[in-house]
Amino acid sequence: MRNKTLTQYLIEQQREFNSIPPTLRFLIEVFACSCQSISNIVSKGALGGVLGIAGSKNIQGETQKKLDIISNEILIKANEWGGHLAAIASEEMENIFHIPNRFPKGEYLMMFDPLDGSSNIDVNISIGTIFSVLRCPKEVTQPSEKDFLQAGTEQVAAGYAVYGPQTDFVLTTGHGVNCFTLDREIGSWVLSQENIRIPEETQQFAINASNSRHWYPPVQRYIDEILAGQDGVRGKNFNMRWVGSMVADVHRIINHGGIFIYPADKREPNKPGKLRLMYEANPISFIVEQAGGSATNGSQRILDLQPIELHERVAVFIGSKNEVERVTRYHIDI
Ligand code: AHM
Ligand code: MG
Repeated sequence: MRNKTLTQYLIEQQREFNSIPPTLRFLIEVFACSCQSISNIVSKGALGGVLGIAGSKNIQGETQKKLDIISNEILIKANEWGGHLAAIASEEMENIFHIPNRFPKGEYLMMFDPLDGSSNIDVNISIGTIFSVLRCPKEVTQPSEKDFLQAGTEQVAAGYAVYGPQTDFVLTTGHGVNCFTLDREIGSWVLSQENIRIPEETQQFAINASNSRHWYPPVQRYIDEILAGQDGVRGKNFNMRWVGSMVADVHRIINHGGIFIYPADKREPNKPGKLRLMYEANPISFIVEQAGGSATNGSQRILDLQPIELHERVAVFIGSKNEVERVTRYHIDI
């Protein structure tokens, strides 16, 4: 017998635990469907004429790739009409997107990073899409940026698609983490991993080591101890992986354990790291915690942070509990 599809899974969750209201189920299905469209385009690569830069920059000043923009448009078009959203925010758009008046408005706010790991697009390395869902405050009819500035603990759903050798869709609605694999023959997401748990102990780490000369002492100490291997204070050898796409690195970690780090560093003291709180750190932290892992910015739980602005950045230490707790302690001890 075939494993259950995403639709079956969502309906069963609703029946059994009353945990996914119909509007949220619809939202998740529509979003997952738009990831299928992105997956199709990504897989065409040069043949689809979608590689290369678009010639524009986003709000962060980063050069946009054609696929950043195409993916953003796919997600907007697929998610604006259903009547379940009040507004959308995207890593690739400076301002929030208001649902056009010709469509009904709904109770949720959606945020996404349309194409995570942009630097890997043209070289056929895994990339992904990340999303996060919040409730629109009840009294609000025309949401503004401040309505999005809710702590990560308020997320009602989060997930990502990873476009790799397989296309996977990883989802949490606050009741564990499940993975669905795209079955292209039947055009459906099929449950491939249930109740994913991140091992607490790990011997794998992920960090862009080319920045090591810029690191602050707690990160330097933590990585030095890891690199010392079994002869050092850790008494064991570690292995390193760095894909350069957070979704791919996190996907490995939720399966095999590990710690993913993108710290703040001395290059730009006013910028706390590279990754974005609303589009990357919050949804990934929600997933990682739901899978039994931890996520901090070095001193605080990421999900507890009160966002100050839509596009703000944050340092991230995410993954296997014992390692995240250790490196967080190093920040506090100093
Ligand atoms: P993006 O959303 O513009 O692709 O940027 C985020 C990506 C992450 O996926 C990845 O972990 C990181 O940037 C890689 O950064 P670096 O190029 O410094 O290694
Ligand atoms: Mg990203």
